[in-house]
Amino acid sequence: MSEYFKNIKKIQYEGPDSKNDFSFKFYNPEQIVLGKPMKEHLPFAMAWWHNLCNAGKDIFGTDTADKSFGAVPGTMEHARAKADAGFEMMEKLGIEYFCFHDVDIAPEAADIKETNGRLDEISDYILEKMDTTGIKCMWGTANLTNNLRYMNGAASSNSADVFCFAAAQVKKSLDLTVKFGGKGYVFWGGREGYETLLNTDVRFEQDNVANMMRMAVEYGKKIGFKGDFYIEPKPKEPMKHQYDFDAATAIGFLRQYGLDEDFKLNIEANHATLAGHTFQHDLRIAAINGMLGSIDANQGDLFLGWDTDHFSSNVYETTLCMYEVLKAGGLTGGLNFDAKNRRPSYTKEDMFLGFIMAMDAFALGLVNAARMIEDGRIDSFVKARYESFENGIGADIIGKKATLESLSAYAENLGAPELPGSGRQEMLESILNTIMFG
Ligand code: XLS
Ligand code: CA
Ligand code: CA
Repeated sequence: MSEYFKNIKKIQYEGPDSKNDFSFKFYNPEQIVLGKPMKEHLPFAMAWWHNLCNAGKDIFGTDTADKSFGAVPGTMEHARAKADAGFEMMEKLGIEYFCFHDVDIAPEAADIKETNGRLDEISDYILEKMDTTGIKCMWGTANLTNNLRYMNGAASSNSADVFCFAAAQVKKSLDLTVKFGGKGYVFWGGREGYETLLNTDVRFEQDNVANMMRMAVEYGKKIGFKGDFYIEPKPKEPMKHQYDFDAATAIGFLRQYGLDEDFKLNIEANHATLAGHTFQHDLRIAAINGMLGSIDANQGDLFLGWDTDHFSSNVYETTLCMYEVLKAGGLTGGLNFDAKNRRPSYTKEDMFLGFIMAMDAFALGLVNAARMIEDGRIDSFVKARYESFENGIGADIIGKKATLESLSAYAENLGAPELPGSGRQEMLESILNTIMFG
């Protein structure tokens, strides 16, 4: 088996003063934060598709990176070479998990039976590598997007035959996830949405998407899947409108179809911002509904209206992300780097540098978030802000003892309420900056 990244040694923590680009400045896996090692707070995963498959193609130009790993693309030899390269990278970076789509790990054949045979073969190979390295699977999913048959969606397609092919891929991807002992299975939207309402029966399509999910839950039970199912919300791209628009929409959908006990959410930073929210917003909405399961850890570009999947560098964002994660009591999945190098960063070194930057950014975020919690000023401000509901008429409202008549009588007696108190946003932002940079 070849070593693909010969010039790169295992990446070590060297601290913020190190000038070695191939070292962690902040990610120190054994450092204790709020009583447990950093690496337990930050279960990082490598995304097979971006890291081992994406080579920089965009709509205006061809690949810039070489992801052949010494084999001919599209062959099983290439599939094995990708696995070798991926495990070498994960070991050198100290990343303990991976996430995958069916088509990432083996090339699709014209016939689904043949594709499944290839998947059996490569998954045996991957399983061996998992056994020798101790690297685990975070979650699996099916690619129900690229193949021509999915032009109108997969579970939301107008074609029953296409629905069957999607079902076959979901079944096989779940089989593989169970084979790898994965912690979760993701439905990530793909092309489940529409281009125009002039040709679309939205109710019909949403019923069918729920149908597919229900079948997946039933099949998962049969084959001993013990993990969580996740929906990964995304508002648009490739479709003009995607059904799982944002966390709130996905939660409403799951409740409407009685799937909320079996599903949580996989929140992606870049998708939240595409939906016009902050990353923190969608994390909070998932968390307060008990559905914060896993995270696709990346960032978008606020000047671009599409899904750019940058490696995270924005420490303000990672801090607020980890603040939500800590307050939610952690994740059932983890932090999957659904991220790719920028097209001009095409070398093997760049592949490592992207992860190093993002792992450091999340380590900083974790430490800052722990400080925010230990400092307590922000949490106590929020608590005090609602204290008028602790006694008297406020407590009656919370205790459901009040009626519109009783509240109306109270208001009439009061004359005018006191102003509700300053939101102190600038003070709080200043506290946050002091915690982060002080
Ligand atoms: C695409 C998604 C995709 C999924 C894969 O927008 O982010 O990368 O996460 O499951
Ligand atoms: Ca994603
Ligand atoms: Ca994305």
